[in-house]
Amino acid sequence: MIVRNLQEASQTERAVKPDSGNWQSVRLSLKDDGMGFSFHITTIYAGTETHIWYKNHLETVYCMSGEGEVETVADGRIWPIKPGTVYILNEHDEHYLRAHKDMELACVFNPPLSGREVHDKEGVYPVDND
Ligand code: 9YT
Repeated sequence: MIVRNLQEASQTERAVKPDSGNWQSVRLSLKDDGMGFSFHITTIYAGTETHIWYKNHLETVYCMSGEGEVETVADGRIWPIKPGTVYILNEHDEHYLRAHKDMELACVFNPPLSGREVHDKEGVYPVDND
């Protein structure tokens, strides 16, 4: 069994912040745990908008606190996010993620992230072929 603590992990390289400063993510479980998914606690900072398009991954996102919205680019639909909301990017949906208040999200990625990934210009994380 593997046991970790969010507070402790946030002081290590498991904590990742992109140059945009829009979010911080503490990657509590990564590919090398061998689970077939990765699990992160992500904070999206109030007043930010992030363009995301996980062409190589599926992601499920559960809101634990805060407030915001997600807009799917294909149809312009806007989905409010509040505590208890889950959104599931089952079609590699291109989207905009906006926070009105700091949002704390629990995120699961399949396939798992391996470590320090941040979004490229298109909002994509690279495919991991190792
Ligand atoms: C919800 C979302 O995808 N936010 C961006 C960060 C991501 N959760 C990550 O890398 O942990």
